[in-house]
Amino acid sequence: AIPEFDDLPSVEGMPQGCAWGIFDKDGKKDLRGTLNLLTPEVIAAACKEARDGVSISLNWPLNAFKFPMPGRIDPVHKVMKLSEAGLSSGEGWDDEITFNTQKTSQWDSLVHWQDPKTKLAYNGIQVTKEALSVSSTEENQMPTLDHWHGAGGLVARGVLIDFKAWYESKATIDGKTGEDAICQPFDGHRITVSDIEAIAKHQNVDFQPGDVLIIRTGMTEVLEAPTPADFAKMAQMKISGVDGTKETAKWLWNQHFAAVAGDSWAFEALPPLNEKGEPAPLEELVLHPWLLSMFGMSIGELWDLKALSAHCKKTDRYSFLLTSAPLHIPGLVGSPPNALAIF
Ligand code: UVW
Repeated sequence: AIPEFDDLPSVEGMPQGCAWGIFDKDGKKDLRGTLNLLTPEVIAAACKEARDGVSISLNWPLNAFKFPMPGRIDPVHKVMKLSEAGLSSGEGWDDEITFNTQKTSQWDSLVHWQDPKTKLAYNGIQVTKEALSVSSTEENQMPTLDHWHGAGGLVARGVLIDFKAWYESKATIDGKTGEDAICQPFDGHRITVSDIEAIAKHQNVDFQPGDVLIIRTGMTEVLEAPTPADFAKMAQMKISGVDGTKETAKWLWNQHFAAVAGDSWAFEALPPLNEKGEPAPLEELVLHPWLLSMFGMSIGELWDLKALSAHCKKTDRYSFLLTSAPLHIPGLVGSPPNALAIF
């Protein structure tokens, strides 16, 4: 059994709750983190969720983010006739894609964000550009997404926590109307553990070890067609998401989630708050270092959860089989998840 947060063996120089070494095997440093919780038994149980024959894609189009994000280029999709590519004089097409993996639905691998104090990634690994620039997964010693393929990708039970739907139904009951009754994902809602537990109860769903927790704020829905008022809110960088505290991190570990994901920009609420509860710069994100570097728990962001939410509401069922296979590129830091929810 995996130790609880407070019982994790201490790691020299790191705070209590650092899970480095927990999944190491045969003297080898683990590179897949909490995906190790996806044992054949857990996967077989997850597969039982697929009983209605309905599959829903959770992938936002690669070009859905329609405005600039500093440092992250827009995707370029170039199509060409086979003859133009010099391949053949026959009829047919090829295409080429250039994109930043953080600008659409994505997984953050365990190297995406390091522990700010030691500058080390998951399992105490020192990440370098050279070490990420490998030509095969076999030689890749970095905990990146290509290692998922050796274990058959991600197959797990997914649980949707529909914060937006819950917030709006509560607002209606409280007699709120108009803007006040809408969950605006750029209003900086900080989703607490008690909120998550209350929503799970409201949706009549439980959590099981190896689950992937998926949280909806409604963000991709707003990003698809932002109004001037949305842009004004966005400029303030008050992004709804999970409340980034050590207590939240502890709870996420103790649920034994295999991974977490959501439709929000950063999964955790922005701006991060410092220990005094004051807004802090981005470098002080709380859940990114706890989840990615301390626990080895991948984070999914900007997933498209609108159709999933509608289906869960219609069927009153919030758990499903989740499959995901990132791109298979040695040293891959982030990737579209190619995620499907299957009922
Ligand atoms: C942020 O941009 C805050 O997070 P990420 O780099 O994971 O997208």
